[in-house]
Amino acid sequence: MHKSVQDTAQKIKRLEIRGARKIAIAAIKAIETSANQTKAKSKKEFLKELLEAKQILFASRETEPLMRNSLRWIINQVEKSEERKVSRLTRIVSSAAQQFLKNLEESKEKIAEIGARRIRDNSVIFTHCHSSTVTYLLKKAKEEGKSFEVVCTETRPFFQGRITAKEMVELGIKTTLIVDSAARFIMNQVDLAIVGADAITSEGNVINKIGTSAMALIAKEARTPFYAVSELLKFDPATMYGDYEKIEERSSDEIWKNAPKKLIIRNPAFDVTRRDFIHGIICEEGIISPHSVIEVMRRKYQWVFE
Ligand code: RI2
Repeated sequence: MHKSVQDTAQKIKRLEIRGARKIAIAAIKAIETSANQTKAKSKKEFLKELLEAKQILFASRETEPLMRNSLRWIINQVEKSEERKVSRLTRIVSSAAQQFLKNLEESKEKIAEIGARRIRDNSVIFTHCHSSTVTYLLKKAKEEGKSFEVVCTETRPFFQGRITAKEMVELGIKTTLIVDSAARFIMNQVDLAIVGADAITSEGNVINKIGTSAMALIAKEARTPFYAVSELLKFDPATMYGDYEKIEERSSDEIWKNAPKKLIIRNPAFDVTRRDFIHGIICEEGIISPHSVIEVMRRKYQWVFE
């Protein structure tokens, strides 16, 4: 298998590349690079290589439907093409990859534009973990001249909340960092909670960094509106046919390296926030009710179901 695919899969596994968008973008680029350097002699061989690359990348992290949808769509452009010449098929992969990346960029812009309108002047925004989609939205609101504060959690065990905090401070936004367990304490003092998403299920539930569902519960009790910010392509079509979205469980070393031998440590990376706790999903089609996800997906991305 081509080095770009192996390297990227390793980096994703080790969290050197993280965040659903960045993971999808890296996987798209890796598959494009490997296609460009193929030694395949026939369409059959070329497709075999692409499918192997896809499997390696899929296995790098389990809860990544945006990556899966991206690679499926790109490979499908090759599968359905009448073209047989490998050099031409390579070009199909490149142009599909570029088109997909462009769409992702456009979605990000639209989400930020729509979401920034929800940020009121002089408000306090709560967020958990680091979502590049959320931080871009906040950047946009700041650029529009809105004045607001941000509260972010540390996000154990990997402290991705510090990345958010650093970015916010660099943008000149007044920012407060709390430990994850201070969420209940602080929730009454914020106006709005916004989190990212790793996956959306057919029922409109949102899967995001571990702790998100507890924060949504707390937000509901505190009557703080709770929004998820996500490209629609984080939707996992397999959930519609009965599959559960797999929740990645990571190494216990990330929590405690030299823990007592008999101690059981569990390290789930994500949890499921039920749709009833989510005011809306801020996506490229607008702010939608989690209940209408399937309907919007069918209208905008029918190919996901095929
Ligand atoms: P963007 C992250 O997971 C967080 O859960 C974050 O909310 C989500 O990806 C989406 O991030 P991890 O990869 O796609 O850090 O919005 O485990 O950047």
